[in-house]
Amino acid sequence: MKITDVEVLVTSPGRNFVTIRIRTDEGVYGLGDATLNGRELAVASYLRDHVAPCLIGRNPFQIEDIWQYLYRGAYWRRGPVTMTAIGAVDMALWDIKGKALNVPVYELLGGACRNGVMVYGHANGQSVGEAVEAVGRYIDMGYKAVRVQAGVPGLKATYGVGRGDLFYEPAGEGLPSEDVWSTEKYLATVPELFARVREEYGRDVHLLHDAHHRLTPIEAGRLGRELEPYSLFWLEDAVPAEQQEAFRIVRQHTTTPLAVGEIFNTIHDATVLLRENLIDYLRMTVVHGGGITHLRTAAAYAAVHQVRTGCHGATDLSPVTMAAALHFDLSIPNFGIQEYMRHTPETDEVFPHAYTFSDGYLHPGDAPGLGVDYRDDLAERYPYKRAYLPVSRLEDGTMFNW
Ligand code: EZ4
Ligand code: CO
Repeated sequence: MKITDVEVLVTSPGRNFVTIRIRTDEGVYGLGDATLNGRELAVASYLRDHVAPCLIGRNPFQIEDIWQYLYRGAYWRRGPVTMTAIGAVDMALWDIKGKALNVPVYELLGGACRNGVMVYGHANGQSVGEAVEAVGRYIDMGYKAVRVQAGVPGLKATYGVGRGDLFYEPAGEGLPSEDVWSTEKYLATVPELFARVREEYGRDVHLLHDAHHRLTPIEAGRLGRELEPYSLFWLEDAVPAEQQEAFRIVRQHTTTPLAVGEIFNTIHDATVLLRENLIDYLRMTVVHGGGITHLRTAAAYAAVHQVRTGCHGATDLSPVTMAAALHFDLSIPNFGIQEYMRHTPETDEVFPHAYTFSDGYLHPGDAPGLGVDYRDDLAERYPYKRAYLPVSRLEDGTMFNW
């Protein structure tokens, strides 16, 4: 089998997605997600202008060799653009192999280790009361785990707090909006939020919270300690993720489990965290972490240190990534949990998929390959729209962490 064509497809059914479609001389094709929120066209160009020409004529079954060719063969290694592009190619090759051999990808990865993939949903509210109510709606839908975020009194907008119930989308059309952030105001509200949620729903549901890389190590230590009575499943992205050593301080001050890694691109971003047992969950995911091939390396390294996975799964990761993550989650021994933010109906129509949700668990389905398709006829209706995540400034105007 030979690769004959590599297409880079851009569509915006509610938000922007970049998809790679690799075609072969035997008619089988594979799909990969190449979406990098707010930098979509950089990855599209990397693939179209620099990667696609090198793939034509190669054997798509040589997944590992092609991964090594794209990673080791580039002088400029790593980084989100490069690794997202490699991740997209890798996903498409696993999809091709599964379809050609007529098996779902999880079978190629060693087979299922569990019956389904436990997911967590996003309960948001502008106020604590609204957030508490939203948690109830997720429990009613069958979720076993819920991430809870509430608006901060005195701040106009709070990142991570959407307005819609199921389809929250953090990127906004046009140029980046500028929000105001106050760590003091934020820290004053979070413990009360979780006290109220536990009071209302008891201790059976897993609760998660995302600090979005906004805290200093000592602030994160304090928040983790104040949340200990509410037994969180995890506190996510407590401090900026490039500061691996900062987690030593957070760890000294709290037993609240810690998760980080949705913006990591390779295992090299996490080696200190894992070796020193500074985290409990590694959030790297297929699209931004170099594909299924590299994520297996990362998960194996994590398993050695008793760290479990918790793959990123927000709306800016397309259904192709969601499917790839589910095949991966089902097949590894140290799976922890999977994030699941639902896509809009428009997105689901452009990317028909075999994965299904039932009683708090997702299953990738048993269609050959990844089990996702791409409807060109529908995708063409939604041209690319410039969009960015917001940026943040402190109350005095100082630029802060995005
Ligand atoms: O901010 O996916 O855990 N989920 C998150 C997401 C991320 C966006 C960034 O592109 O933090 O909402
Ligand atoms: Co996050």
